[in-house]
Amino acid sequence: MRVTPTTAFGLSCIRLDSDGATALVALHGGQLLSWVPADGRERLFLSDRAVFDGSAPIRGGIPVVFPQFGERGALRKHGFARDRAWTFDGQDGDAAVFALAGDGGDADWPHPFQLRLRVSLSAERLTLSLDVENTGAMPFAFTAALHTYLRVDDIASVVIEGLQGCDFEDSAAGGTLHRQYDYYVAFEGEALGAGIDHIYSDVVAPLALIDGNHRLDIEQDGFGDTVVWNPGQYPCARIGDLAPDDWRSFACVEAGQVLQAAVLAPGERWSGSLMLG
Ligand code: TA6
Repeated sequence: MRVTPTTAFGLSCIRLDSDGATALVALHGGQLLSWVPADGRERLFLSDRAVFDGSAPIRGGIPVVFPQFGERGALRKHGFARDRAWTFDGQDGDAAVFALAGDGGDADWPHPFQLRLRVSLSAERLTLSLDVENTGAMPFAFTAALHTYLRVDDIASVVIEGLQGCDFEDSAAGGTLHRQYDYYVAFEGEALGAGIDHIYSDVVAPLALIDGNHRLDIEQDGFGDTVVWNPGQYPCARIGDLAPDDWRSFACVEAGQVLQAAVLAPGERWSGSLMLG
């Protein structure tokens, strides 16, 4: 894999090239902004209205959510990792390694930690692995996710397979609990207007996003949950960094550790990975 420092959207980025595939990672947030496999088709959604000046999280790509998913705690929504300046730590085997460290100096989250995001690329596959290490002297708990915005041709013809039998919390309906009985999670009917925001627990089967004739396989390991989010037409119109019709063009399928926080004793590590391809 070739690794090249570059600038995109006014941000310092690392471009990855391997077997005809490319990916772009911004040091701001350690955030994937683009992934184009060897067939030349962009797989990640990045909003044309995304803000790159640091005043708001970047809408699209793969934001790293840490140490708090959503509003499940006292921190700002989805935590601080996506707003911080990460470093590029070079290559380790076939992975480019991005890092973010905290020294415990945050008043609202006073825990020393080390995050590492390993990104590897081949012709058809993108693999991300998020490692969290407790570098302090006290235990801490965290939730996390790789908040993957997958580009789709038309959300109305997208289905996700692999979640049948899983229980989920419906975040848009006050966290009510349900079970996924249908084989596919489909974006249809009411979901097209009001959106879908489900947190599936105990996800073990491989998933796939089927978008018309295209299929993307999704596998996660270490992460216990999968979040499926699309804002739908009406909520999308109220999101300033999305165009009114953007809800048609992406589905978030996020590998997450959300419903049960992970707890790390001093010196302990946690790791979760996501493979797309
Ligand atoms: O992961 C789904 C979610 O938590 C949704 O509830 C939705 O709000 C989305 O994340 C986007 O959050 P953001 O803070 O990036 O606008």
